[in-house]
Amino acid sequence: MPKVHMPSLFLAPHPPSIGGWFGCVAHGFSRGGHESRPYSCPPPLKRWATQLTMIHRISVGGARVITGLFRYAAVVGLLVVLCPGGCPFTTPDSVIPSLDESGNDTLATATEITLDSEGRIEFDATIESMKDADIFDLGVLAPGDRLYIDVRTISGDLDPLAAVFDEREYLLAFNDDRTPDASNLNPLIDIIVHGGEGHFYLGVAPFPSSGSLGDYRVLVRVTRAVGILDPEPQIVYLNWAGGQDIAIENVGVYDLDPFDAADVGPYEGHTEDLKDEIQKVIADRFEGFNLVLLSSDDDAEPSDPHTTVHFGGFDHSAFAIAEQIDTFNADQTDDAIIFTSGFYNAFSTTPSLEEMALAIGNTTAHEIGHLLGLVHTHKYSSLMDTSCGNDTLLIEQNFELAPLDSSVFPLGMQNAAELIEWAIGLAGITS
Ligand SMILES: [Ca+2]
Ligand SMILES: [Ca+2]
Ligand SMILES: [Ca+2]
Ligand SMILES: [Ca+2]
Ligand SMILES: [Zn+2]
Repeated sequence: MPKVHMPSLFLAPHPPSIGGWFGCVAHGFSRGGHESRPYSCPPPLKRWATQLTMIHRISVGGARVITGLFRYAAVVGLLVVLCPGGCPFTTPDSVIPSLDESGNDTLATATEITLDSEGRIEFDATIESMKDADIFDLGVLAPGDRLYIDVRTISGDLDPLAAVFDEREYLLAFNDDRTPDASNLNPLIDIIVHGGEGHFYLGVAPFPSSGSLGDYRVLVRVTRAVGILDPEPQIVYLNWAGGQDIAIENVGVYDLDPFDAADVGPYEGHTEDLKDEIQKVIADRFEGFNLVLLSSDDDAEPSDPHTTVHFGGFDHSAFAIAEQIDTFNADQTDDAIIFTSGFYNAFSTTPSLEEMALAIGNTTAHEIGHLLGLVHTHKYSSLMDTSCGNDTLLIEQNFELAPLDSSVFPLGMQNAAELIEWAIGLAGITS
């Protein structure tokens, strides 16, 4: 999706023009963000709450998808030794025209594709309407196989997105645009297959609401048995201290004051209590996973690779922004910001300190979820939900199995806990 206008919904006069993160309208952030539509969601929410929302950016930097493979560099490097001619990176001699089939909009009706002896295929297909989704059966893949999928528009104004599903219809990987600055709207996926052996599927759809149509060309390369690396723990550093010229890639540069509870509501003098409660919520959401939570109040910024979540500031279009959707956590150094002043007067009631801690803690866990590879889902008890209003933040939410939000893909589910486990592992489990 190219640069996105600021949503006119922000003109809604009351309450303050604050983005509601989980809200029913996740609007495109600039720099290749994402846009979605209003949804109804249980329980019924005040109309304004469902309209004032917006989110963190969620587009993937394609460059990240590529460079993010550094974690796999060792195993992929082996291939170069084994294949001095670069065998995994050649393309088939010919392109199959119009492999697309009408009705291939579900996994059950997927178009079968047959890889050549070197695990490759290149074919053309068409997005013929905004309701078209094309699902291709990639055949049987096994954990440790490398799957490379390059989708390029070849006619029309199509802004395609690509997703990979396993046979449970669970999402493995998703990409909209390969570059975060929207200079290239074509998706690119390069992953190591996780999960069980079985059929895997490629889905291609137009970016929701883009109204874009056209032909596209797909190159698929499968390199068998590259191998899975063990998940690595992720360090997350919570920066409450603010700072000058804090640069968050793909997002912006910020000067932030130290976090003060008075900036988010009537909690003056309770800054330490609120921070403690927020940290408890975040820790609780990641309980059992190999995530190391550090705080600027207690810890120096670590020298090991880490994600920093900054707290502070205000953005009229978002509660929070994560730098990217980082499939399988290929990048251990991506950052996020929680615009804490945006929580002031953002709810239909005045939250208690504990409720405010839930709202900020849920939001933080959601953003860390993006930085571990998660996309938006549509289930209000799910942490990655984007379909409900601001007040949803005031309840407990967790990483769970949930349908993909239609701003992501028209079908499929996300098993958030499983994806996090694949990315960072379970706490206390070593191999
Ligand atoms: Ca089609
Ligand atoms: Ca189709
Ligand atoms: Ca795209
Ligand atoms: Ca990451
Ligand atoms: Zn989000």
